[in-house]
Amino acid sequence: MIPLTETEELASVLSAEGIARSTFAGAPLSPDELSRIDAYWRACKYLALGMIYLQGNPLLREPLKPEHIKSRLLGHWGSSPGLAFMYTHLSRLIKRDDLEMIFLAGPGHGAPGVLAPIYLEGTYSEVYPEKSQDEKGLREFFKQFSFPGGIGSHCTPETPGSIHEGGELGYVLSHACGAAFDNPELIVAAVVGDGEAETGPLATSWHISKFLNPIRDGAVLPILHLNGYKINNPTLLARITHKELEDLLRGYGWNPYFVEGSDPDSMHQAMAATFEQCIAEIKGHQQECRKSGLATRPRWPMVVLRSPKGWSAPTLVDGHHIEAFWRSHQVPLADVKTNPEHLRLLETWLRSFKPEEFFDECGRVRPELAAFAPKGQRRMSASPHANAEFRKKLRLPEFRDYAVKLDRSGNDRPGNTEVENVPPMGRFLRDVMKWNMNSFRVFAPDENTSNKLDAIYEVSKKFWIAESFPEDRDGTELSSDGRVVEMLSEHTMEGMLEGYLLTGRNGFLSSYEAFVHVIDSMFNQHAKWLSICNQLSWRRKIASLNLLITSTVWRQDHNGFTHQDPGFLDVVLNKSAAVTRIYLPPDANCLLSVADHCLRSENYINVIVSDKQKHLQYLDIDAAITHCTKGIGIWNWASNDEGQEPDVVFAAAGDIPTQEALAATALLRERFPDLKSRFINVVDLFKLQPHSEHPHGLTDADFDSLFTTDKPIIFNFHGYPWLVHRLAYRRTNHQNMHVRGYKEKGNINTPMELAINNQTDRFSLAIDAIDRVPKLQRIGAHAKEEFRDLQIACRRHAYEYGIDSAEISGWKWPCELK
Ligand SMILES: Cc1ncc(C[n+]2csc(CCOP(=O)(O)OP(=O)(O)O)c2C)c(N)n1
Ligand SMILES: [Mg+2]
Repeated sequence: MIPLTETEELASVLSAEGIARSTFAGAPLSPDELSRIDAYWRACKYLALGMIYLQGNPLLREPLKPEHIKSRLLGHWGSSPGLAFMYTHLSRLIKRDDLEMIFLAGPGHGAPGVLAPIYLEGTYSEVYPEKSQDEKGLREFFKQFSFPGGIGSHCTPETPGSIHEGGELGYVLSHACGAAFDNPELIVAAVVGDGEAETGPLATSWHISKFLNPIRDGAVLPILHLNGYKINNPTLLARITHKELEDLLRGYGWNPYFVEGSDPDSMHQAMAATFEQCIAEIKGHQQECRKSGLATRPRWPMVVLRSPKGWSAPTLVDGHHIEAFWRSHQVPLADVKTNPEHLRLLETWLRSFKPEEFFDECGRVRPELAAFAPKGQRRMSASPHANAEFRKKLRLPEFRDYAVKLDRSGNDRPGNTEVENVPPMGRFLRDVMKWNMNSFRVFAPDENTSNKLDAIYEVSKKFWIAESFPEDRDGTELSSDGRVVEMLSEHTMEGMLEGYLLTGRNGFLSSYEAFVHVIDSMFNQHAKWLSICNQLSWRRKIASLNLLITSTVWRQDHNGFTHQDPGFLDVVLNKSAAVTRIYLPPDANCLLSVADHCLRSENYINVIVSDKQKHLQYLDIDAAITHCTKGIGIWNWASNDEGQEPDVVFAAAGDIPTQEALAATALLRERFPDLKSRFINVVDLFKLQPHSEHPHGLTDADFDSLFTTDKPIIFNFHGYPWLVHRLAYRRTNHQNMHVRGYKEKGNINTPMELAINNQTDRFSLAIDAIDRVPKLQRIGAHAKEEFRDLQIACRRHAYEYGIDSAEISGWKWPCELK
């Protein structure tokens, strides 16, 4: 091993080949240990290659024939040997030091390199007995990989020990950090692909170094897998100077240790020495802080493993570079079934690992090899953390105690009192935090205060371990033992929350509505993960991911167009009904009831939409609970059709749309006292979908009785209007359903002007009703004129004074109507 020197800035320094070069020198492995660790790694590589290619002859007892090869070759070799190399070395240390570790493969497409040691350490056969540790089981294990009816080609939920699929790249560090929170003994090894490191989410997540508390949290050990290539390109980090890379990582707060080369023996020694050093540093930092009781920010260690992509693949095939080149990313020899020469090459490659050394005649793992792996729950694939086995269920305070009190005797009748909707839930969350100080966290991209959840800081501040200024004491709410996590990266917040939940804890994330789109894709991936978990009996249930979407489209007066986008709900609707829930509580008490329900639920993603500003309150807490339990219902006090057929059905989903729809009802009933109108409020959006499509969906009989089979429905919706049609298109009365919602007509507006522009205002809704109710069509012309005049007056007022008139903004439900 040649330790690096300051002056080495030559091209050869960037080479992934040759004798190991490492920042930390050392050769801790005895010859015997070295040969055992290499055998284990070779066994892993054999298994990985077998998974990609073989459906028969798993022990190579006979010469390899085309029929032993899968007809469709899928999977990724490129990352696999490096992943197996790290897994093997970590296993050695776990055993040596009795460590609690889990392994997250950022490049989860290298799953063969992870599944291989999982099989060797026995967990795979324990979870899937038919994939036994014998010839038959091995054949099954090989065949099922990336095969119809089998398992996916990434570290999917079926992978024991995985909490990170690594299908969509970018989230490994934030997941790892979430897993390490409040798990003081846990070390999370997180492999970052060098291609993955180019993604936005990964790039920003190096900052997790400022969110780990050495006293109460575990550690993350990032390993940058600098194998030089992505799918078809070199990676940027592999082609900048050594110093530049080191400076970058140091700049993010890490202490990088390089291990570089391809020569197995020296690489084993370098890797073993480096991991030992990293663990010693991690434990040292933790012990120091735990002893002093002072949480300071250490420069955490990390590893840069520069090794060849496709390590140990044939160097050149048909004149093309394979090993240490992008061509090894997926299946390096793709035509082995039809090309006898390549089949021989594959056989030679497989035999080069010497499978007879690690499997006996029956295909059992030889005891000396099996003995290398950690035992029981110390195996990373059997870690209880990775299957939420230490699940900490929430203790919840009584949410009714946080209710907005409505005195029904005075002016507090429905729709007469204004309260900010979010703060009561903020106080509830504050006490949830108080009652669950080690297992509940609140995440936000710098928005808890803005989103009016700041009550939470009364019990726990924002964790801050970077530098501080004296003036930070003036309301910045920072503390080195805070449990609230804020960083202006929706990706990092979502990733941390996912990691926290997947390891058995509980949390809550709030985001501005328009920018929750930043994590559309992460939502998708988590929903997919949960969907698969639902089919795996051995996967423990986890707490639902609770997402509050606030600062909504309808109250972005000063932020304008960029902040108006309710389209996240459209994204949510694409995902499996088994794991998605959308709630639009109309007022503060409904929000409390929904929040309590969501915090108790398991294995869902609950999306709650609630604006944070002052809004009319409709339901006392008992009525709110009843309404939210049903998820949809007629508001009797706002309807006058009882005992008769309505002429029109008004429906609303969302706090502000509800208010405008109520105001429209009032306008019409005041002008047409004979009009029979019904008012429906929807909290649980999936009630609209047929029962056969979503477990929350109303039966057709219930839907028809609420919405009638032939009367006009004026539906005022929080989001883009077509979403309601998507949900309800099969309903009997869908043709009479007229939906208003956000139509991308925004700017710096007053609330009323914005509503008018999108036709969700009371006047537009009332006009819609006149146009659709036959008896109003004949007599409604004067009212329509009046409403149009009022719209013009509202617009004029907004342009002149910059606000809505008191008459509009102070509108209340006219009690005399009921
Ligand atoms: C966000 C995202 N973009 C694109 C892809 C497609 N993709 C799969 S593997 C890969 C290259 C990954 O390279 P790297 O992270 O270096 O992994 P490795 O070299 O270890 O295979 C890409 C671009 C993806 N999976 N996720
Ligand atoms: Mg790479």
